[in-house]
Amino acid sequence: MSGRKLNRRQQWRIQKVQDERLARAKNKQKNLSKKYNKLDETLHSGTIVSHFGATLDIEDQSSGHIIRCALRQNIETLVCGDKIVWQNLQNLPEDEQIQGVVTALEPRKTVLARPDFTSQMKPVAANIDQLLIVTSPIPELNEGLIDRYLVAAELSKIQPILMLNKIDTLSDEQRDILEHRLKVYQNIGYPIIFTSAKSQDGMDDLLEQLKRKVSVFVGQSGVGKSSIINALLPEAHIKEGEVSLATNKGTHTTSVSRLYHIQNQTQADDLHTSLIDSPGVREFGLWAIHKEDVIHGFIELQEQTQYCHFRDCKHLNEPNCGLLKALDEGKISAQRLQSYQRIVDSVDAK
Ligand SMILES: Nc1nc2c(ncn2[C@@H]2O[C@H](COP(=O)(O)OP(=O)(O)OP(=O)(O)O)[C@@H](O)[C@H]2O)c(=O)[nH]1
Ligand SMILES: [Mg+2]
Ligand SMILES: [Zn+2]
Repeated sequence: MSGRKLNRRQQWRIQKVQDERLARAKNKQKNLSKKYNKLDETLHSGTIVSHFGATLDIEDQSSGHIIRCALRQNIETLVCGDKIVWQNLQNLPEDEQIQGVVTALEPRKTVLARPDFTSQMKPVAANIDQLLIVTSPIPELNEGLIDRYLVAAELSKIQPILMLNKIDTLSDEQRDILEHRLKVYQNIGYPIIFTSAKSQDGMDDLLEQLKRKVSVFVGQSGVGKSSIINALLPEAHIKEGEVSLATNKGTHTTSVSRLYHIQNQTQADDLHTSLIDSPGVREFGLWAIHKEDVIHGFIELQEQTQYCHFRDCKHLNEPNCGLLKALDEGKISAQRLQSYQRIVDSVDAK
């Protein structure tokens, strides 16, 4: 992977900009609490639907209404899917958009995290059950990126599911080639769903997989994450962007993650299906994880390590290596083993 590391000076500079930004946001909060000075004492439960700048959109649990909130100081970064406590602001002027303040964060069941520019782990979404890794013919699917998402999902104990979208654009021959490439993942046991947001093909399979779960859609820009959610939820009206003809890459249309609901046909409130749209990525860095943990992200390789003679086997050229033996016997894929080695090489020695 192109695990671009920043030098100290660059890191320091980025940190400085982030610190300044945080200080500005905190200042704004202070002014806000001065302005209204009083919070209503009633505590409400809610879910973070979106977080942009210092502002949050939350969904109130009892009414289902979306309420714009500010964040109380000293709460760590909140992300889509977070369960929170919020309170109303009193004596608001009519034109004020911010109606409440998020005052507490409930413990997270799961959290998907990735390193930021300074190699600090930063949460991306919380309390999610499934990671939908969306791929497409154009932009072309990238196994290295899929593998890094799989590592993140496995280490965060989130169920990964692969998707190939835009199947309406494929000839039979092209589809065979892509299916063959994805077979590697099917053989390991990961579910794969074939969809077209355009023709709606495969949408029933997808819906079945999403039911009653919280799922986050991830992948490169332009693969169709927002289009898929629009196909399932036309009333969401999410902006979609063209794929550049010159580069075959997306144009980074979605800039902030957002959570959407599909109401199930049953009455029970807790049977909600939630979907999180996320901004497309260029790469998904993993360099903040420990070298020894990478193997847990390659479940079929991990299984074979029990046959390695040496406990600290690096699976490169050691005698009696379980992985090299499994490779010879065709039990594991050479591409996945290489991908594993590449990630191990790229993460920090700790
Ligand atoms: N033919 C075809 N085009 C699709 C399909 N899904 C999405 N597209 C097109 O692909 C382009 C990118 O779609 P988006 O939904 O914006 O992609 P995204 O993954 O949300 O991209 P970012 O928000 O930039 O991360 C748009 O021009 C869509 O119309 C599909 O199933 N078939
Ligand atoms: Mg999008
Ligand atoms: Zn080995």
